[in-house]
Amino acid sequence: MPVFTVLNPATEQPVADVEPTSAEAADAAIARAVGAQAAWRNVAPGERAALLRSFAGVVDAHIEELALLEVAGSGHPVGQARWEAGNLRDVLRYYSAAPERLCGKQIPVPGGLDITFQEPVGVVGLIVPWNFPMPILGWGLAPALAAGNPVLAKPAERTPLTAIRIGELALEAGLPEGVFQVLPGKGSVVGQRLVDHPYVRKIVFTGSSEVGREIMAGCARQVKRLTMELGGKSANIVFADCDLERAAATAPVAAFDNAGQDCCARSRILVQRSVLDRFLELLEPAVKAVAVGDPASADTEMGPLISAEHRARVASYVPDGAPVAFRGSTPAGAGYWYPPTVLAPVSLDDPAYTEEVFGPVVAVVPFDDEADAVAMANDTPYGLSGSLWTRDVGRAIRVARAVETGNLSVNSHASVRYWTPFGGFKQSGLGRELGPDALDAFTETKNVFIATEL
Ligand code: TAP
Repeated sequence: MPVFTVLNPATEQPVADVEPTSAEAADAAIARAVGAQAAWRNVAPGERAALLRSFAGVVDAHIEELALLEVAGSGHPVGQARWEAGNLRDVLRYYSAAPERLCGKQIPVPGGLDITFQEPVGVVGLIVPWNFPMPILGWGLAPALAAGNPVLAKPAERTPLTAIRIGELALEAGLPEGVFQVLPGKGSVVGQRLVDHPYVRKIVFTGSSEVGREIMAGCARQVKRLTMELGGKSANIVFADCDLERAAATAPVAAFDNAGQDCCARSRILVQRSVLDRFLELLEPAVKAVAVGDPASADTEMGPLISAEHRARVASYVPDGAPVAFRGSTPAGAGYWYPPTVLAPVSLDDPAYTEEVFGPVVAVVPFDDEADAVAMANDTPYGLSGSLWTRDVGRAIRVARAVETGNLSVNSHASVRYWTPFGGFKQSGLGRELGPDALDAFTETKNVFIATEL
């Protein structure tokens, strides 16, 4: 199979050649994972916890190396890339406490007693997108391992470098061979094999809703367990009574974080009509101040897009004559740059308002009242994330309950916290990751009745 050349999105220069995994090699890896399964599930909980802590410790010792790999291979600003490597470490640490909490129940029943066990689900296939290679790997990997499952991770074809290194670090930390393997390569080959192979018992997929639908159909054939984290088109709802300065100051990071290649991007800003002009006045300098440039520089806030094809796709949402209210700047020369761009006024059927752009483009539209804001926020097939800004506590709770989305922040642009469940409503996904209950998705409940009467 021809090697895949990873390009630096900021320079368009080659970074590394990666050998893609063939379908046969994927089958061999699945066989190794099956072989490792019994020993891994039988590792005593305290020892499995110690191995996960050791893994977190080795990641911690390599934060800078992992961050620089992500800068080169994905174009992420170095400060962000350090946070991403740190997030993997923190999530491993968080779930290192979980093996010892996998307790079943004892249920009184007539004629005996019933006890339940949380059994590992089996080999887990983890399919990761290119936008956050390290965190998204960690959100599936850590709870799956903690629950006693071997994991096969398929990173996105374009961004395999950190995952490959993390696989090596796992062995350095003492994880047994076969318990965590990384299979770089194409979705249509390796990803598909994980979906189709009967010995892979669970798929954790993060990516587009389009591919998610195909994976769901593939898993249905074997009633294979599946968690899916898909696309988003989240709303940032700004009520007139809020701290408008703060809402405007944080709107750029909420929309342009990771150059907008973020499933949680608040790429629709809904602003109460009475404060729309003032909000745009405040937003303009904040957008123009976003530092777009060399990802290796500590001052950079936004890097390039992932590829030339993706930049062309993003640009198609801003054709000639599009209502660009204002935009930031980009460096000249090589690199897949696209400026932070604010569209206003935008019609409600403009694809930039209705579709996931997955780039630094945000549409600002007015609303009149609370009912209007909720209806507009919900007028999308997606339901992943979002924010709302108000000083009225009652309204904050009412609107938070009414917006059909899995994760919502009030007076904040924050999206994912590993202590809390994360996932989508509607076509944004199926199931939840993270939080204290994440191991439920990686275990099966076994119910055993013990007769006590002769
Ligand atoms: P996809 O094109 O869907 O790819 C995601 C992963 O699936 C990649 O590893 C891809 O491999 C693989 N894949 C492709 N076809 C496959 C198949 N037939 N069988 C199995 N695997 C297959 O998404 P993307 O462009 O990488 O990521 C962007 C999308 O992900 C956006 O919609 C974004 O919103 C979503 N996303 C969601 C979240 C959460 S948490 N909800 C987080 C991040 C991103 P290749 O690399 O070879 O294509």
